[in-house]
Amino acid sequence: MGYNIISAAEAASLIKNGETIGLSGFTPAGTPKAVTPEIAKLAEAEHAAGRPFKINILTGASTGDSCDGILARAHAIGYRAPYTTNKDFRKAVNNGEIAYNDIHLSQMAQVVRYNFLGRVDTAIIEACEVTPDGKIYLTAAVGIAPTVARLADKIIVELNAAHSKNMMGMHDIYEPQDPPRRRAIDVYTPSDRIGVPYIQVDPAKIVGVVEVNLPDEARAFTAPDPVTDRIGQNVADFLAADMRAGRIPATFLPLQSGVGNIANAVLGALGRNPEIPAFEMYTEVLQDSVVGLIKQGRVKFGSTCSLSVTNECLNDIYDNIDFFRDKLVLRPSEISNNPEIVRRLGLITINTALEADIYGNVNSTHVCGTKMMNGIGGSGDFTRGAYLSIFTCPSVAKDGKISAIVPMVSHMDHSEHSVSIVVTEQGVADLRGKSPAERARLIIDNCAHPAYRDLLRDYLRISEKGHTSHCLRAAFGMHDTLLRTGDMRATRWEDYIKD
Ligand code: 0RQ
Repeated sequence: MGYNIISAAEAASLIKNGETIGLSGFTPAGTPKAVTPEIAKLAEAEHAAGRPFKINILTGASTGDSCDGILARAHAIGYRAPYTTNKDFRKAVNNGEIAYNDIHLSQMAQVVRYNFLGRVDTAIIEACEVTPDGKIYLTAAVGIAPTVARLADKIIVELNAAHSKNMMGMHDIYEPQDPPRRRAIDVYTPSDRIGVPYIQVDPAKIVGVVEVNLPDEARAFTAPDPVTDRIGQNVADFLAADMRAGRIPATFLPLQSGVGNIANAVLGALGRNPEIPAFEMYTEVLQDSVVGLIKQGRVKFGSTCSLSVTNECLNDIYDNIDFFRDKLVLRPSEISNNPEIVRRLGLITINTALEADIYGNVNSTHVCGTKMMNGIGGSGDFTRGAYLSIFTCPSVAKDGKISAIVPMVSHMDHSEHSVSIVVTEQGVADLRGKSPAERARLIIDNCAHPAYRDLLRDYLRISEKGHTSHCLRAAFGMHDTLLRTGDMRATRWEDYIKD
């Protein structure tokens, strides 16, 4: 191979206080796992000696505990972008310790290239193979790896034997030119390939190869429950009806779906629906449910940034690579989530809301407007350009104490102008072509939990009439009541409108 084989601790010692590291991966899939815990140990030793030690992290999306979790607990992160799902990291963001930039995932590579985030000192890239002439073959995800590998001064490769070399050839690596020289991105169907299957770097930049055998820190999802099942069924029934009505072509359209239990249930329901033909996916993450649907012939092709699947599922793909080779492609997040392609392909996008308001504005990120949950992820990349943008969520959270349908969202990620359909286990609000007053009626009647419908109707009664009726003194009354009493059901509008 011709590279220095070094230990993870030796690799970590190359990273100094205040430096920026760029990581491969997207979700725990494809993220390096050996060097970051050693950086955390280094940070703890430096802190114990009374010296500062924090690094900045640029990556594709969330990572595993061996990155965000371990480094957050070691107080070793100064700045990080984008998306995360780690509880300890979230705590450090919400107490102000970590500066967190929640940026659209499709934009991450280009803002690094535009030099908006400063230089990348070291790229740490998980690979299944690296050749003497500097070709790096990635593992279960791509993220921003091509960009950070090209821009970084130094590259550390984590050569991970837990990932099969069968992955070679599954990636399609393409980096657009920057304006004013950018050309159209030539993806016209989800299976189009426009790049090469490896990242080409200057081999002289590879300062060390760390040989590891560490499986991905995959999350297991809980089995669908009656609520997520009902949401999945509502989405599938809605799409089947829209196809019957001729609004979705009989060949169907490619689908994007977020991560999590609801996404898994939705895809399961779509796969089971006999009216919906086998479809393609153009998405950022593929979960176990999609791999199952590919095997059943219900999903014809999956374009993704990440195989965010359980290790059992990943090994099944590796073992049956000849079957999957012409049914999957892994792309950089800049391409998997690219709004140009999203609008061209006419995607049906399905993402998750924490809360939606009665007019269809969606909050996917902030609990009660202040506390970061995870981040916007790719939901904004896909929603704005979608053929049909769907948001799903249970109508209530925390045993009914929180209504997901509120008068005004406490933080807005997706505006009413971009949201086509809201779905809860209660039903579907089809907002296409509707005025704000019509939307409010549909969302309250079809999506709000029965325990909150009258409260929301009463809010409209106390609102000042306008194109979008609101009572500004009461708009956050349900959130305020939650914070004061622990239960939105205790909201009394008279508390907010009395002088
Ligand atoms: O709390 O964890 O304490 O039980 O939020 O909610 O219903 O389990 O759903 O796991 O799918 O997460 C939006 C956060 C939903 C996620 C969000 C509480 C609830 C529970 C989780 P517990 P659920 P999920 C894909 C594309 C980003 C946008 C997106 C997400 C916890 O899907 O981060 O789709 N999306 N990106 O009790 C307070 C509310 C609440 C609430 C739910 N209104 N107020 N708490 N909860 N609603 C990602 C990528 O791009 C990679």
